Amino acid sequence: MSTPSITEEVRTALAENRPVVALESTILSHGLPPGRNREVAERLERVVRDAGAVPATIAVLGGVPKVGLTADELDVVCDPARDLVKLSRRDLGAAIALGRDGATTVASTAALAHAAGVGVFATGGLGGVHRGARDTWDVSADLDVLATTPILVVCSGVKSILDMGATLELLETRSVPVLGYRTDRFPAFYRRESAFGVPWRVDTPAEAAAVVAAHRAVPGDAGVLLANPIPEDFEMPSDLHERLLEEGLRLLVERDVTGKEVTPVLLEHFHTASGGVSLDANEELVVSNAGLAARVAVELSA
Ligand code: PSU
Ligand code: MN
Repeated sequence: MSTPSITEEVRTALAENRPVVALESTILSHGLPPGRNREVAERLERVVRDAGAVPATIAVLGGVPKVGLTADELDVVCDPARDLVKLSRRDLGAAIALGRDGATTVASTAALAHAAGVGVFATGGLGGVHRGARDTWDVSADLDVLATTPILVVCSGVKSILDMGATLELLETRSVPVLGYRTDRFPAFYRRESAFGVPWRVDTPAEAAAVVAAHRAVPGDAGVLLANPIPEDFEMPSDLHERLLEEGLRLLVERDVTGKEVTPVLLEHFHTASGGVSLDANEELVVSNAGLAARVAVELSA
């Protein structure tokens, strides 16, 4: 694809082989409420800088794919009145040709980051195989892109709203290595552990970077998933989590929600029904992932 528009700061960092961390915009426009999203955007960029890397938040604005956003552009992404389209990788061409504003998911952010030469990316939760996918065929394009894009994605596992077992099976089929960060269990977004184990464990950013470097040197174009559990203090109590999950899944059926609306509707339900507990959890986990991604990026460019 043609090279996206890259800010001067990010371009210089890449040219000098300094660490850069890509950040997505769907979590801001569709995953967090207005106001709070702007604070989180700011905090994510700050935590990346504090760890010695350059943040590159990615979105499509006025039909231009952008790697690295100015403060004004972050305002646009976080403004509900701008009504950004949720863009998966397949939507990029249409959004560019039609001059639209759009927020990028893990799939489209990873694709644009890689096209720009950015090798490390932090998000909250990776998209995956939805419950009931046997009937609906709802499998996030995030998995497909990760299978074909050599980038490191740091996340807190996948949301428990997904079929985690099926998601892990698909990652195995598509040859995407999954590393647990200081854990032997696959994390479940709001919860630190799921019923599933991880095939590999790393305990330091240097170890993670060494695996990524070695993985890049073996055949194949798959990315790497580094699964970082939510910080202990912000893990959601399991009874609250169970209740919200049941309610959320019921809500989808009642309102007949399908396709790309599923994830935003469920997140919104969690946020309103938990009295802010899930919002704090979501913010802290993504901030933690951005910090870890930056530390791994620093090791990778050392
Ligand atoms: N992680 C979060 N909040 C989010 C998402 C991830 O903490 O809103 C978004 C990501 O952009 C991810 C998307 O790519 O959810 C998955 O959507 P879908 O299941 O429709 O592919
Ligand atoms: Mn989907």
